[in-house]
Amino acid sequence: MNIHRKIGLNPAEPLSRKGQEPSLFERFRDIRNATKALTSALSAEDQNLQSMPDASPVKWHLAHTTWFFETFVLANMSEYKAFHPAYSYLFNSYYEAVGARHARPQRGLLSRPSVQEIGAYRRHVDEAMLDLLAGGMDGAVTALVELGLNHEAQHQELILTDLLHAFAQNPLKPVYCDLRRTHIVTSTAPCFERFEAGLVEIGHGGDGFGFDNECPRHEVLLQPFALANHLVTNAEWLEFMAAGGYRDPQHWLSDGWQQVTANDWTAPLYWEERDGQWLSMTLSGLQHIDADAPVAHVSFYEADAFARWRGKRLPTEAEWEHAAQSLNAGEGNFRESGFLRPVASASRQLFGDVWEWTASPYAPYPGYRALRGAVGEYNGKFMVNQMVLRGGSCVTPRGHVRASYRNFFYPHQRWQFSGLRLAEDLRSHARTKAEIDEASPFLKDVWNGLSKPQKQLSSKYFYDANGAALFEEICRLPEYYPTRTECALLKDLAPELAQHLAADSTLVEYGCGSCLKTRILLNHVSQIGEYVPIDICGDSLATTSATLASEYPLLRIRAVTGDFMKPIILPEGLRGKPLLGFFPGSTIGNLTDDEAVAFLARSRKTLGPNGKLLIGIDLVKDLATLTAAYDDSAGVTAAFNKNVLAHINRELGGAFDLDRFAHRAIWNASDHRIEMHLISKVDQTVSVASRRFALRAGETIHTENCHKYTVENFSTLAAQAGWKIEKSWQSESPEFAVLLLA
Ligand code: AVI
Repeated sequence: MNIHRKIGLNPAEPLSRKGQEPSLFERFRDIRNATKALTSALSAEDQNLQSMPDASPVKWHLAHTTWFFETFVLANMSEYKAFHPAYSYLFNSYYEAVGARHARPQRGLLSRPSVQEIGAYRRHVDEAMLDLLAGGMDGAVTALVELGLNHEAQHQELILTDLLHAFAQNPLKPVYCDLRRTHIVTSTAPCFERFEAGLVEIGHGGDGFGFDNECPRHEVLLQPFALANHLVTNAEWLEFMAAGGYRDPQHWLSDGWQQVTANDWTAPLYWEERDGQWLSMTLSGLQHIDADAPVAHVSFYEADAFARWRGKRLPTEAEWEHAAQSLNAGEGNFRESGFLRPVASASRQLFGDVWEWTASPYAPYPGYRALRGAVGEYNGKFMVNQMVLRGGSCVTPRGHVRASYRNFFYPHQRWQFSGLRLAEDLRSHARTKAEIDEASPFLKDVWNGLSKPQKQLSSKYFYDANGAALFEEICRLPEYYPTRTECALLKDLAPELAQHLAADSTLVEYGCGSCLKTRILLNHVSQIGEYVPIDICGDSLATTSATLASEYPLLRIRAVTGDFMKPIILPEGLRGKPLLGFFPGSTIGNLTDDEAVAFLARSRKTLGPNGKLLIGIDLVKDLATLTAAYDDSAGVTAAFNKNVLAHINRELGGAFDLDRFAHRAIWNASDHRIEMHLISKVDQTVSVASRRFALRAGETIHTENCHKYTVENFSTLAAQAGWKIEKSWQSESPEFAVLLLA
């Protein structure tokens, strides 16, 4: 059983068969039920509210989404009988080709038909649709049903955004659903991720549904840019307000400034100050502003002004999509997460939380063609005067958005869950001399290492984004036995480990990577109630924390960005609590013995006198197994080794030609370690920033040590740091050990 995975608040748990791709019939049923479920706790009075012309009553959304299927799918079927002759007029939104319609701002005046009558309308159309879906349909009808389902998903979001606006007008500040609290604490240093110039592809091109406005997929030339790894938070917005952001026209576009003055904007929509505290209306009623959560309900004009004030800009939609393409669009704070408001997170939050305003006007892509027929009015006719937003929000149904998804609103509109992330222009491919900080520790280390008689570079510089991905690939190689062996060992030992742990233990992991092994412990050791991953790379820490948070909603996660080679300060409140340190993968083998003892001593201090440390160590074994693991036939380890040079080229303006180096893995028998080296194939001189280094043909740069231990000699190292082996588990060949130190 998976102890930590319990179902979070989910307004519409699908009925489809678990583990199988649902059929169109099942998806229709699930999506229609989900819409209904969203409204089940609302009174008839709630459902009739229209608080402004842009928003519609809940009841109208229920009827309009039904009208969509009736008009575009069922009306073409000879045997279908329309539910009511007036409904086409009442519930047509904007389709000129379908005919005249009731005025949008007057939708709230439709006290009739009643909620019950609209319920009957939905059932009538659902029955006819399910009959149709149970039989066969041609491709054109299937495409219209698919469009109708995506249309309904959009209205599910609008039901919640429009309802929030209506409830916000009520001095009683009604609650739609109870507040769900989050445990994720952001400790990731905000930074900008760099993207090089180049021709990239954006737009929908692949499998699955895409709206016409996402097509066709096409090439776009990007200039070098950087994108913030976090959304702008409420704390940052408060700074903007305190700095007079809403009072100084110099930050604002002319149209934006007109809005500020005409509407008296002084804060995001729904914010109000009470007794010196800022509160905001949410679907859980009026709540205190969470400083670390992303700001929401700001217009494009406000987002743009904030960016100018910060000396940055909004990203274009092409930049945003390029950055988002490699991510999983299903991960993030969506409606099913149950928060129904943006929440603080250590992740990048490209998907979910808030729709992100971009600097791009909503315009057709080159070669765009609207759909044929009346549904051609769905998107195309709005392609003027609006701005594109990307990424989905905390009230978007999970699975509805994708990297190419284009939402659009007028620049003054604020009632959507709309926020922003900053971007900036960069200059050239590699860092220019002026951009390189000669005092940077990375540059100092590289200069020092290349000045030694045996040139060396620290293996920690393998791990930029590419290096981390290459290491993941290494872990899957047939020759690289440590990962597989340790995972199998952890699965076997978990029940016994559980007996050594106190209830509600905190797992403190040193360097979390992809959390493959963490999951094994979380799935099998019920004593773990909290997880504290420590990693030097804020970005990957953020991503993995967010992924784990969605997989294990009951687990408290507090990520710490830090270098475990230095003292670590754990989050507050852990003193005296049972702590289990976790340092798998034989990563300790990449340290010198002195460094290993120092690490063990620091972890002893951090984890406290009652703390334990679960550590994986690779053991000495036959030469063939060892060397194959570090010089694989696919050349992945070679690419990983050379990546340190690519990293230096990019970050420090280095001029290494990677083809002039070869990878070597050598067993050093006296020091019990595999050594990784880069051998210069030729005599060469290489510059790094302002300094030059000569290498002779055959000369090596020593890049990594991978120590192999015996349990006995490791216990001597551990003893020097005050640890004793409480329990040890060892695999058969290839030999690997997991030790519980206390
Ligand atoms: C991260 N570390 C434990 C790996 C190891 O096996 O020492 C790094 C590695 N280097 C080459 N292959 C894998």
